[in-house]
Amino acid sequence: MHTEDRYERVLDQLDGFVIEIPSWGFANTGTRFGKFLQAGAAAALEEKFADAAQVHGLTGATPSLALHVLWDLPGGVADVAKVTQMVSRYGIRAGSINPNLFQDQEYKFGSICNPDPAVRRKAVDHLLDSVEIAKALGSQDISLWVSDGSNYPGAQSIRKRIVWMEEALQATHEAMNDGQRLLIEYKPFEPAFYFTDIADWGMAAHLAQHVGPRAFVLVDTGHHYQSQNIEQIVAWLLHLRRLGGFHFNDRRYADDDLTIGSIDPYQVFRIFHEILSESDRNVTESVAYMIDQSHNIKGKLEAMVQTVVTAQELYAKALLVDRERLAELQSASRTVEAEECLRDAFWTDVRPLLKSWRERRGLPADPLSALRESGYVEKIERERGARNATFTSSYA
Ligand code: PSV
Ligand code: MN
Repeated sequence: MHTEDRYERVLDQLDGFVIEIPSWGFANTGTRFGKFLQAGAAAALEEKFADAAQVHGLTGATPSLALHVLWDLPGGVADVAKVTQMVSRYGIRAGSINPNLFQDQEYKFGSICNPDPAVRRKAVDHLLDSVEIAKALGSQDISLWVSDGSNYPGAQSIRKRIVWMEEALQATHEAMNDGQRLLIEYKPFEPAFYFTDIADWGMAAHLAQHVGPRAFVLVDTGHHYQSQNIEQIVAWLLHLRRLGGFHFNDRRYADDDLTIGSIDPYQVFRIFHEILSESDRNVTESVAYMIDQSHNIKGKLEAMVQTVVTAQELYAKALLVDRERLAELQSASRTVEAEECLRDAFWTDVRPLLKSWRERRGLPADPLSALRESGYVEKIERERGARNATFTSSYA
């Protein structure tokens, strides 16, 4: 295919790449050692929707906002009407619904894996409420991270907790309707440091297969040990038809929540390439691309726009891979040429391509400069500054 034709095809394919941003990405957050407050941080639900609309207006790629139940709908199902109002006011859809099983004092020894049946019941009720919230908002995905685990050998029964986990997820799956999906997120450690009840993709994939067809695995790129091959995990999940989506961020050491591609852009590119190598469109189109980053140092709006632009760049590079040629080279085991085929795409400067994509769609060619020129950040800093001088957060 001619380079021109390939570029045209990439321009069309970029339309299909949408990214969900998290409501908690706009709130004041920080490390457990300290929080650097930002004058413009969002606290109220409306502020989060307003900020999300700003990012979507500049990038044209973020039509939905992930919601965390306890932080955004503390009243549960009763708060759905407030969200619906924001959806119509700001033109941003309610995205994945994230249950919160990690903040309550009762969850010290676990939530759905707690040895106390009353605590497990409470946690399952929260999951069922989350399903109802998602139904009422027309949100497809319940995006579940379970923080359960234990800090010391012998302190908890790993085996009993597997069964309690299966039971809780089964009950959640049964309450969902056909259009809904349960995305099961894994994480090897933190907050628990001896074991986490869903520590890796294998455990998450088992749980998804165990509970039924509406359950999938969510890959948070920060939730792996150093040097783990994430694209291989992605390839396996695609093969198993259980890849639900991503929480994107980058990491240098652990779950660092750094900007996507800031440390290892080649890895994100390789993940996208693996997905784009899947020929079944039903599988690839159902993958949910979500961001899970809350910035403590970077300006929140700036960081979010930079994130979306970076994700688009890396996706466009992966779209450029000549996969037919790559397949031929792989079949002939022409190692260096195959590797170079991948690298050619990675090293292509796609920024002019993305500029045309934006111009054709009436978007600012450079969303980051457009944000700076818009004065939006200064405006919210003026409006929210006094309130934000003391810590008000909807984040742990
Ligand atoms: C846990 O580290 C996690 O990745 C989960 O997705 C939570 O919902 C999110 O972070 C909170 O920031
Ligand atoms: Mn996550």
